[in-house]
Amino acid sequence: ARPVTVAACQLGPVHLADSREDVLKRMFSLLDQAAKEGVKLAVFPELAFTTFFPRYLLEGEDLDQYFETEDPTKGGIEQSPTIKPLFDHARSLGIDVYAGYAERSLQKDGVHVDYNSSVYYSSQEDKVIAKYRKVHLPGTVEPRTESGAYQQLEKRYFRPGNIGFPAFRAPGLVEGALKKSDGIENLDTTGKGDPIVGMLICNDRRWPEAWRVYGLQGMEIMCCGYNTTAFPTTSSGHMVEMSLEAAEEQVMLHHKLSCQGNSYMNACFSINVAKTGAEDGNPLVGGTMIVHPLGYIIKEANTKEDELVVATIDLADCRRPKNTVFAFEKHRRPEHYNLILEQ
Ligand code: CDT
Repeated sequence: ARPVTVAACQLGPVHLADSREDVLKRMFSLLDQAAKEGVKLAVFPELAFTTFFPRYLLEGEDLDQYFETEDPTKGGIEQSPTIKPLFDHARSLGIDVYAGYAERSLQKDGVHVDYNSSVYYSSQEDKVIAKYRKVHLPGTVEPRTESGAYQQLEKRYFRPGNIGFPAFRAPGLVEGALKKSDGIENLDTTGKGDPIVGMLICNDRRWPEAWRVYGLQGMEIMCCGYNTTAFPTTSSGHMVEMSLEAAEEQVMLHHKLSCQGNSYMNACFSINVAKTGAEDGNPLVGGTMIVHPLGYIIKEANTKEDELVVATIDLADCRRPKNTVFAFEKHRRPEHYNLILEQ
């Protein structure tokens, strides 16, 4: 057995008027509850520290306020005065953190490039050990003009991620994890090392290619934060005639199919975490849940408020599907998958 207690730290709405300090306090409170339940990894939503600002058409300072500026010459996100306190608190409790934020990456020539990012903070290492930049950006560059259309301006505010899907090992989560220095020839095939973790952000969870690239790296835990609007839309963003209730039911179906199906098909646990409720009247679905490698929901949220969803998962449960039905090296037929790369 390789047990680890994990938490999905669902956040209720963050309104325009809520200060960063207010949000941090709420996050601290979830971490404090998590610590009491023996949690070692806490996963927060996409753009966790602010309202989901891509629903608004913004420019100048009104937009800049949402970004964390990272100057690679001066250290990473750990130095951000608005995020560092979360990591400091997590370290004092011995908890690792996944959190989403808007990244403004300064380039050498003074220009900047913006991404919708997440980081994994290791409390054992006391540093960010992995970063992910959202690859699949939904929405439009220009505001939609049809009447009643909601805005999802992620393509306007962010560049698609440029670092792919790098899985990584999270030290200190599982007791007695073997290291390369233990003389194990190929740690990946034993399933006894530090957990192999992947990160996605919101819309990415609907794309099997993203999960599979992590799956091929032996991923055992997927962390994915999201802000998903409850409106019914076509893929082009047009509103569909449907009641809000029916729409939310359909959005939840697709959310669950994506997370449960891809966890099953990649033989991994997934920790899927919403920012939910109505942000200044704009509804976001819930659906925070921890999913087993066999595809079933282990535990899920039952509110649209700040809520901690805790489960002790046994990473050994990944082994059987990874070694049988989803033993990729035995059963995949990549010679027939060329089209995926060509188009
Ligand atoms: N934030 C984000 O990526 N939201 C998208 C909404 C797409 S519209 C169906 C999501 O996939 O949840």
